[in-house]
Amino acid sequence: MNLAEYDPLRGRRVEVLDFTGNIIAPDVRPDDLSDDYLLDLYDRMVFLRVADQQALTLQRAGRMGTYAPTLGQEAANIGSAAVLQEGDWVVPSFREMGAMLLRGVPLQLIYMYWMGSEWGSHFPENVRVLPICAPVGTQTLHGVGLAWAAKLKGEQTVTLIYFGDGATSKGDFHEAMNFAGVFQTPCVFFCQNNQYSISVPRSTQTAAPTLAQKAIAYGFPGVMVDGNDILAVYAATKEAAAHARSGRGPVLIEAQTYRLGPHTTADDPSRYRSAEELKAQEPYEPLPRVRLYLEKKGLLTPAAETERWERYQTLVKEEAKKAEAAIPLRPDDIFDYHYATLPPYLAHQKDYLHRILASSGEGTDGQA
Ligand SMILES: Cc1ncc(C[n+]2csc(CCOP(=O)(O)OP(=O)(O)O)c2C)c(N)n1
Repeated sequence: MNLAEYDPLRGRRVEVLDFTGNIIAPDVRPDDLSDDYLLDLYDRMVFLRVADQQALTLQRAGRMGTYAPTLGQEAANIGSAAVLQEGDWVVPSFREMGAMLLRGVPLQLIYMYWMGSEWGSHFPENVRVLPICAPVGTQTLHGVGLAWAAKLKGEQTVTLIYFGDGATSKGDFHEAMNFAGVFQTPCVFFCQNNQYSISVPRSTQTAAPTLAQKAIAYGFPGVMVDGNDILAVYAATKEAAAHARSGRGPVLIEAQTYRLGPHTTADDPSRYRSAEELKAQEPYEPLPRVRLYLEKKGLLTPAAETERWERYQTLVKEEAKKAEAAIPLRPDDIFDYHYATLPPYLAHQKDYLHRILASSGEGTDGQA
């Protein structure tokens, strides 16, 4: 596919697979994405869905602090990261568990992160994924820095930088885009436009009709894609990564998706969006259309499908157990990683915590 054919100002977006499982743009479907490979990617989507559900269950049971669900964003997560090659970087925000898993971050570590452990961000040496980034949009700058470094070192690697629609309202995003355009850094800006920045709908975040068109002002291509269509996401990201890798500079992708769950486990979306709105989005969610396509091709049988979901349900429970076993948290962790020397007010609070724990019979190692 040719990025230039998808000028966001003309409103055209990349679409390949419709929600009934039919290919509507065979010419856009990437050559290297065989039906067997699509089955692998579907498998990854199921893994993400089950891991996501398990995280919610853990949080509701008081076994995880908080969590930002990816429900409905599986195609955007998997279809994008699937195009990367060895040596490429992923720079996540906080709703990219699928992309992180695909690039080799163990699920146990992601669970540990959301359980509150600093060690959840301690990835294996060869995994080129930055830690989850909670301060909105700041990772866009880190990502451009990585891409610039790669360019200076003469490496042919690409940095895939994720963020949400809300992040495009941040100064960090605009600084990152400007720098990337000026220095032609080899990166792909991947916006998961899930239509909400917590309770703020996309329509009130910017006066621009699309987010993709923001790239035009910075002098590089922007493209809109059906973010619930894994084939379209793959096609667009593959093209964008090839563009960046060949020294032609960055690309911005606006993957139009929908957050079907709450912003985080601390959020109640019924306070800002109607049940009707949610219901209207459900038919467009990313998993059924891939399943329907694979079923029509005879690549998915009910028995294999049941086995897949059960296998992942067992696996995610095991990962959760491993995560919990790798904790308990030391209460001192709250204080120990920010300053070489604790400021007096924090030293006072730490002392106070120790006295409370001592009086309740608990030690500071997290053990009763
Ligand atoms: C700098 C900063 N400001 C505010 C917040 C609180 N906050 C957390 S998530 C979020 C909305 C992010 O929306 P978006 O970028 O669309 O990503 P999404 O959560 O939809 O994936 C906000 C405002 C924060 N984490 N960091």
